Amino acid sequence: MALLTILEFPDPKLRTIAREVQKFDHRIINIIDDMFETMYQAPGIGLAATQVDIHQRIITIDISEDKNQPLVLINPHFSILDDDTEMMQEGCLSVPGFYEEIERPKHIRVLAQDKTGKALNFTATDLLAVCIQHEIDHLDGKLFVDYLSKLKRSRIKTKLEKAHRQQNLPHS
Ligand code: GNR
Ligand code: NI
Repeated sequence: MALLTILEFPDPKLRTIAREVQKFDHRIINIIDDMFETMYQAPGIGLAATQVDIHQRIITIDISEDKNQPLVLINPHFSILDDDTEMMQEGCLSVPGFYEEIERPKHIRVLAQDKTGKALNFTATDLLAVCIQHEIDHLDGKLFVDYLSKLKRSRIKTKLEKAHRQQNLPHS
């Protein structure tokens, strides 16, 4: 097991489109284990492989209070079930310190594979639906800041770039 480094906006690597998983082998299990360790440590309720610079279509999620309901989705897809939407304050481990209201479909159907390659098919609502959409966006190189105004996005970009510069400065 290993903790992975989480890429931060505006790192261009976050714009990579992840490839489908074809072989469900020990290497995929290893990536999943490292992603859960990284997600729980962060802490976050979801993590997409893209965020840890692994460009394969793998997401880990755990929205439970007690952090004991891990969910892995490989090659995930969703369809929107109705016109209902929900506003939710979203954050992202790749955009640390910024939280904004985003509107998304409230009811979705999810098709994916589990870590053995077995098909999954279920409906999701509310926080789980939001989280799955947020993570699938990452696999497509998209971030929640892309839904904000250009002005808000550019302010966030400037602030994070400044924070990254200060992190890279030598300490006295
Ligand atoms: O930890 C996270 N919380 C969260 C809250 C509202 C909507 C989406 C999320 S996902 C985020 C972790 C993350 O960045 N996943 O990509
Ligand atoms: Ni995120």
